Amino acid sequence: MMANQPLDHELLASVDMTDVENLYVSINQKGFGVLHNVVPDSVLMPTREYITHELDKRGGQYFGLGGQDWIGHSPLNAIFSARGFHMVLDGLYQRAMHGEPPSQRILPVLRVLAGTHGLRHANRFHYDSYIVTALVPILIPNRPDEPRGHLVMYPNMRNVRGPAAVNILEKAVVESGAACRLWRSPTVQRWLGAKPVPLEPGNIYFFWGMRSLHANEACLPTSIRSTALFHYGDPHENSVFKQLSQARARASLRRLAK
Ligand SMILES: O=C(O)CCC(=O)C(=O)O
Ligand SMILES: [Fe+2]
Repeated sequence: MMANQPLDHELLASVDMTDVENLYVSINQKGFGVLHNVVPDSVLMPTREYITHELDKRGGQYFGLGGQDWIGHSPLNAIFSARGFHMVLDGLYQRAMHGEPPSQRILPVLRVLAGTHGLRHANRFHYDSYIVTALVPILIPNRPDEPRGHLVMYPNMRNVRGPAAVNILEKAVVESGAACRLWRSPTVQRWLGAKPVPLEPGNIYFFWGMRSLHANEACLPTSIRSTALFHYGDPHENSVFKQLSQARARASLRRLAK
């Protein structure tokens, strides 16, 4: 992929099926694949301005935006609505699952880790509820003497083509408090081959969010770490177990916000 494209020209206009194939191989082999230098400053700069403005209003503490409403007003819409971006997400899903996703919707999320509340969101190992996760780093701490808040993953830990109930139960066990203490232990990380993924703004990182247990490392409460996540393809969309799982995730977020 080439250097930053100007915005009058659609983002990811030049990705093709060869890029999708390369990403697919890389995700399977090392846990993640990268498109380099595809998010221009014309997207990053106004998003950063928006973030610092919002943080001022919120006392400098963590916030997250999810759902379909915020993205339309955001400069990140240039990624969300790019045909090339859809093509990559859908191409990866279809290769992995040998079929179409139940819905072609992309779920966009903006995460802004800052302040002491931001720290609570570090090292929360989880599986995503969607097959393909695209991560767009917006602001990554980069002073030489500070932790950068790497993404850490246990690549491709499980398979997800079995029954929904088994998958969702497994997710609940693996994300329990006791299990989470294990996942964040450096010894366990070494044994099981957990991988730190340093993030560079400008790139887009793809991985199997539903198969790879992952979290972000802590950064300083005085720094800002922001990522946009785009989730695609939930094969269990219509399962009743899914609703229970989502209720559990919401309750856990409410506890963190207290
Ligand atoms: O911000 C990150 O590095 C990862 C966030 C994540 O995994 C998620 O929101 O599902
Ligand atoms: Fe995630």
